[in-house]
Amino acid sequence: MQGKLITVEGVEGVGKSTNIEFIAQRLRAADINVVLTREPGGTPLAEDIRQLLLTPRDEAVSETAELLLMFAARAQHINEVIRPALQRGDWVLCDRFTDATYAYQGGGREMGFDTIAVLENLVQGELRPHCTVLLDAPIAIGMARAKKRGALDRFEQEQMDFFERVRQAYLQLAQQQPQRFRVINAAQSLDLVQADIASGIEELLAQAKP
Ligand code: Z5A
Repeated sequence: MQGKLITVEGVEGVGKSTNIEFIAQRLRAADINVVLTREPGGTPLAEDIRQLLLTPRDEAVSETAELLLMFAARAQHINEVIRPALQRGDWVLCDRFTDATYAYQGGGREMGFDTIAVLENLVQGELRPHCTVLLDAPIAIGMARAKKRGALDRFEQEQMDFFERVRQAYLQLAQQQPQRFRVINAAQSLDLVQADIASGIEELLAQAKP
């Protein structure tokens, strides 16, 4: 049986890394082989592209260059990791995927959704996430949580209005595709967030039963 692609999305600091581990544990407890990965990244070449994308630099980075690098990393990741895993029947759990491109490049950089949709079709063909967990919280909450870490990367140096646009683009996507998205209130305590996520996973597992 073909595996499933599950993605976790949200603005920085909302708890993606924390909760993706929790999701992986729940799926493994149900005897599912899980491949845990992330974007941009997930293969040696794609991780090199991630470094190019995140490193702050004096040179202005063209929005189109940024967009194409995101999809270059994704093409490699799909080819080397995601498709082979799905073909084996594994479930792929990915920390960010193309919804992040719609949200950050489409919303944050104000590039709109149309060009991204063209690249999505080119790079992914029919491949789309089966389910997307969107961790949503007011920007100030995510920023306060993320601030505890060290130096800021190139995206983290953006201003508040950039992240507001990112959040709104995510919510727009979730509204357009309610059957795929599960929106979780990530401003709650971690226990409550994980209780909501757990009930979503139970539904998924019930649907996946032969
Ligand atoms: N990007 C893009 O522009 N276009 C694309 O197509 C893609 C990506 C794929 C790298 O992403 C950047 O790439 C990203 C968008 C861009 N830039 N930004 N911003 P990333 O995923 O590697 O980086 P990130 O978003 O900055 O992730 P993060 O900061 O690591 O956030 P997180 O994983 O969501 O948070 P966390 O590390 O799980 O939690 C942060 C802290 O909060 C931590 O101490 C937790 O213990 C704590 N926490 C978590 N949940 C809670 C709750 N509920 N209560 C209290 N405390 C909590």
